[in-house]
Amino acid sequence: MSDETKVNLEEYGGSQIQVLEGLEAVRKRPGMYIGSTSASGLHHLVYEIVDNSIDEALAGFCKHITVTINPGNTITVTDDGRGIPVDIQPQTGKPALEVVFTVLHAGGKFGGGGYKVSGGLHGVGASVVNALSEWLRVRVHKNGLIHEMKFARGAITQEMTVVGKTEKTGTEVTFKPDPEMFDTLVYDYEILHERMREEAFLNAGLSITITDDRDDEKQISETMCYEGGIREFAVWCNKNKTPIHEDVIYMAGSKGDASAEIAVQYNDGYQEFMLSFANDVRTPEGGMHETGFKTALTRVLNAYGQKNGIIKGDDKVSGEDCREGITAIISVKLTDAQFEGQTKAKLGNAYIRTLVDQIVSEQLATYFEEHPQTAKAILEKAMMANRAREAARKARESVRRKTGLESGQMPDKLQDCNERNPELCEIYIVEGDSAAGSAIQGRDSRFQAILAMWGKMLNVEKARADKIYGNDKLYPLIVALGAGIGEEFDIEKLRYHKVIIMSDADVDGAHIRTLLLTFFFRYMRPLIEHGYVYSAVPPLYKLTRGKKVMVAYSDEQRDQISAELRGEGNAKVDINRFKGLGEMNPHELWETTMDPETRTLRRITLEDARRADAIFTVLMGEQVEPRKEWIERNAKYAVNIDI
Ligand code: TSJ
Repeated sequence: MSDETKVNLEEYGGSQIQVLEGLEAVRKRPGMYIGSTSASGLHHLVYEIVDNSIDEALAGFCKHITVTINPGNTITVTDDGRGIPVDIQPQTGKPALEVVFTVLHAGGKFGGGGYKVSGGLHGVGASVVNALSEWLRVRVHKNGLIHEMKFARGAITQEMTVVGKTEKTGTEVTFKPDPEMFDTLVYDYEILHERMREEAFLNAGLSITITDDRDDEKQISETMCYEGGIREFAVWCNKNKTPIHEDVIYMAGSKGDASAEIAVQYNDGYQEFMLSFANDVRTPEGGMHETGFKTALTRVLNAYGQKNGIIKGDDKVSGEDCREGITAIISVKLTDAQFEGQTKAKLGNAYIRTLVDQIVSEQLATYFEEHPQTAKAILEKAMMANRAREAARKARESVRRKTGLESGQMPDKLQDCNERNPELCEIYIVEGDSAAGSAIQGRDSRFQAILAMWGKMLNVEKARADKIYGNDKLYPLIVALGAGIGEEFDIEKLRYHKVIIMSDADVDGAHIRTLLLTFFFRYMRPLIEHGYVYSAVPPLYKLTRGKKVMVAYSDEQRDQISAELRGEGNAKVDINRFKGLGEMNPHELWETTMDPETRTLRRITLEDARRADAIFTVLMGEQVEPRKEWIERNAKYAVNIDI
């Protein structure tokens, strides 16, 4: 047993009382341990368990992991590893298995030697999942026997018991998230599927099966195993695009306990698509690994171009030029990952920048020497980007002069507010005439501005910056926000610190939200990174009993309020579904959706925006098959599309 584990055990003590106090802390403040108690936290429980199996795979003992959503939204995770140790610990007199599930932080670091790398956003492990489960059952196949143990809300309900014989080894955990702890209990197959696919890509050769067993008529199941690891990840990301070179450029190296691998393939589009990970956890805000990659990429491309006479004289291509149309996967593993930033989504370890920079500098230069055709294609693309950027800048200046952007003149579609301090100002982006009309009348014009948008927006998938500026749907939005777009975007000039998308709670509303988020993600990303973008949350139902009127924001709330209104006398309650924002009168809209005292706003995360961007690519891209596939796959959820 490692020293670290000993320290943990002494700290938390052996007594069951202290154990329960530890897990009680988790139940008191679940958000501290799993981020939130919404859908995101619910799914996080699965990742926490799976991380243990992935650690076993990284240690070289596990080949196959299964994740199953069972009827009733319980989850089963299995692996074919060595099985969690079941022997009695001398210090505690308890089976190691019990300690894993009852002592905070004992999870992956437990056992002989421990693992070098521990994944997981918070690295909290099995005991947290146990504390937040109405019940949990674990079965360990080890030493020819099946050992079983059961818990309820973290407390033992069945001590470790041998329940049978076995020939294999491995661990199986089934749990039911506690309704007392979570706002929602329904698992989303697509979210788990996406995450498991990512884990399979990031751990080459590991096989993961995900199954949805909830529908007794139709079982959904997929097994993912990628011998090529992140090389195949890059190809997969480009599947709806046209690559400009066939082979994926793959680079890898390590120093001490830290390692890094990078896969790159350019396509003929204009977007930059970088996905970075630290210990298999996404880092949407980037960090040192991304910085190291970007600097080295720009340096190698310029050096190669100048050396081979492709870039003339003192000319240079910029970092952004070098990343137009790039798909890059960066995965680093390290023992002391420091996550920084507002959402802990940025890697802070500076030595990783040096490591990645070194790997890319050496290996990319070598690759280019050996593959001059690929090097030429990439460089020519970067130089094209450079010229286009120059042309775009000129186009922008001419648009500015023509439309008085410089003079600060605001678009007709904007009803501005009186306040001028951006920190206090809000802008509602509203789709449709009637909804915008209600919003204009209902708002508090001291600090709330309304921008009306309608009609189909430009297909930003294929458009460059110069076209975006000329677009009559997006142009008023750009002018109203006041901060420009792309590399010229200047957050200091932003006129509102709350940018609120207010759209209907239906498919069309989701569509316009997808378009706007994609636009923000691609051209005003700092807006999202600063947490300035929100989604308004309009009510779904109106309930009336006599003169008393109430609204509900979800089906559960509708049923609850309806029961309250009906009361003992079983009075008649009218329930109407709001078909759209336009149906509400100005006062209703203010009370339910716009009044800061009573409204709900959902902050849009970078992950939300990235997801919108991915959906958008499929919906708007050139290729018809993936689009058809996506619509078919999501048809049954269409009403709930929410991003
Ligand atoms: F912890 C847990 F419940 F979340 C969990 C752990 C859940 C699942 C599905 C799997 C696992 C798990 C743990 N799979 N494999 C392991 N391996 C160990 O815990 C283990 C086995 C042997 C040794 C050893 O030194 O012999 C050490 C460890 C840590």
